[in-house]
Amino acid sequence: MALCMLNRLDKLFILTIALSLAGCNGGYSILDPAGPNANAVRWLWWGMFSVGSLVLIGVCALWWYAMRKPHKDYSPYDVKRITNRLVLMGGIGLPVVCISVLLVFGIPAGHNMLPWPSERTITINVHAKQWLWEVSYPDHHIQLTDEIYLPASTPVNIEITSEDVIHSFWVPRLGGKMDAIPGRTNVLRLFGDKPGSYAGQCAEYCGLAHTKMKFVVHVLPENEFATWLSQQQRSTGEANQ
Ligand SMILES: [Cu+2]
Repeated sequence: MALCMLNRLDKLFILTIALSLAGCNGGYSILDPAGPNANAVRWLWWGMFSVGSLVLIGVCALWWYAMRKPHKDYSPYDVKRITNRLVLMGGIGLPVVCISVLLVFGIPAGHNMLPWPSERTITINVHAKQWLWEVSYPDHHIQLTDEIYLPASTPVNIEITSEDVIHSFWVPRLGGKMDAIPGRTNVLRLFGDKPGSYAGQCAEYCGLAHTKMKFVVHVLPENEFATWLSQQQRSTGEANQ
């Protein structure tokens, strides 16, 4: 009944808000982080969204003001003065402010995702190829495909390589993206503090089956991860006998 009383514009507005909020959750949402690195990305996103919205509102307000302003004949001197002011403020001042704010928040967020020395760090090798992810634990002789197991609350260095073309390793709820480049090893720091399973996806178009190049990251409580490691090592040992 209440919905019937709304006009078309109101319904469209409610639908837009509902769809926007629906996009905030789910397996690939950077707005639903499960670790500190992804959390930094989330705040960076909100910061960029807020500044972008302010700029959009400012530009629309200027446009609205210009449309409604009564017509006035300006002297050539005034035209030049106003044009110069717009170029200086809108073309130089505004981009410098926006880029500076972005760097102030973006550099620390990116820095958190770089590997740093830590006694508790675990290293996992991830090798991308059309169209799957080969995962290996170099210290434990474990190999997997399209799934990764991590201990919770422990920094993990993912060493990323590629067999063929450029791919991109991305687990939106755990951290940022990192390219997988043939002939090169890139390292991404992942840190999950909530146990669970998180969706990952190749984020660089890499051929016909690119969209199917998915994987899952399982973050286990530390004791369960230790149990999983020993089980895997045992079954690898049995298979080699
Ligand atoms: Cu790919």
